[in-house]
Amino acid sequence: KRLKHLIHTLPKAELHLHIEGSLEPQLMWDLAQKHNIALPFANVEAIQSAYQFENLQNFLDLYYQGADVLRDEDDFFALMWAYLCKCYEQNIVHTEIMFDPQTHTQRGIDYAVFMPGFARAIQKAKAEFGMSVYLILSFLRHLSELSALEALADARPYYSMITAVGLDSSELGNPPSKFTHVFAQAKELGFKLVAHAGEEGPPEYVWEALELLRVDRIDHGVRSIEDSSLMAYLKEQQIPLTVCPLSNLKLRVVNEMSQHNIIQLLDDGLLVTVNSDDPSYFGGYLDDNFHALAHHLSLSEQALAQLVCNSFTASFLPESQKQHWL
Ligand code: ES4
Ligand code: ZN
Repeated sequence: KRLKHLIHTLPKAELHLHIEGSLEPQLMWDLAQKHNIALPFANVEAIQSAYQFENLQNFLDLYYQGADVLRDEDDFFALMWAYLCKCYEQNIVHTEIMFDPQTHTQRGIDYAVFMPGFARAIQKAKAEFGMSVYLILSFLRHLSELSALEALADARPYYSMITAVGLDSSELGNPPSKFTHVFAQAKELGFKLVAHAGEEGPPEYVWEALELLRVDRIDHGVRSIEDSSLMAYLKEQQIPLTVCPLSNLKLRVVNEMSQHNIIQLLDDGLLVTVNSDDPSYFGGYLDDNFHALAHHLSLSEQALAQLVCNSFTASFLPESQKQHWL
């Protein structure tokens, strides 16, 4: 009870959230109606019940299909605004949001459509909620590096809105080494760097993200535990891991929440944070992820406080702003 109250009231940061993964079935349904798009579902409940996955690819297929209902600037505004309202309800005071430009440009929806929609929602949340919001441009790793280079070049008019670049989508068979040039270019441009690694992929992919891409944070990284020298490095360097418990359960990275290694990683001295990843698809927002840990992993008040502090420490906020929340 007291833990649940703390989870809700503590000011928190969220660092691993795909905006396309926050598309709720109801909004998907409404946008399909608006644009006369035929969905392969009979109703909103049928969309919800389709969200049962065997692995990452299985989820991604549905996630990219779902994103197809996002067509005009208002749609992207509605998507972003809905998530920022969820943040406000959960006392998330700072969020760093990933978006997948290639998911949209590949189907003929330009940066000039989605970026102004995002910008409008972010301005409104800043004004009404006093929240800080950063954007992370994430490359789809199942596509070529050339495509990622194009995505980075096409974002040029919007660089001032973007804090970092990231790497997501199908991990196995698409190692970080495939993207060394585009990450070097992004670093040169002054962006912070993150990459999904060690979700389904092996610890070697985490090493590649660190050594070849020079990332500031690892998204997921839970498979790092299989490599003791990697664990020592992550601890010594205090490289943040943005862990997503409900995501790992839904995508069968772990079989049971009680077997999740997040508390072990924390106790080993790693800078781990809790995040929701794709809340609409994985059964819950940030609060729900903390509740799952409290319920299945005997989360102590001290561990909770550490995880929440870590969310600010691991953020890209300037040092002065971090101190304000710590
Ligand atoms: C993702 Cl959970 C996850 N892993 C990799 N790529 C993604 N894109 C959206 N969610
Ligand atoms: Zn993710």
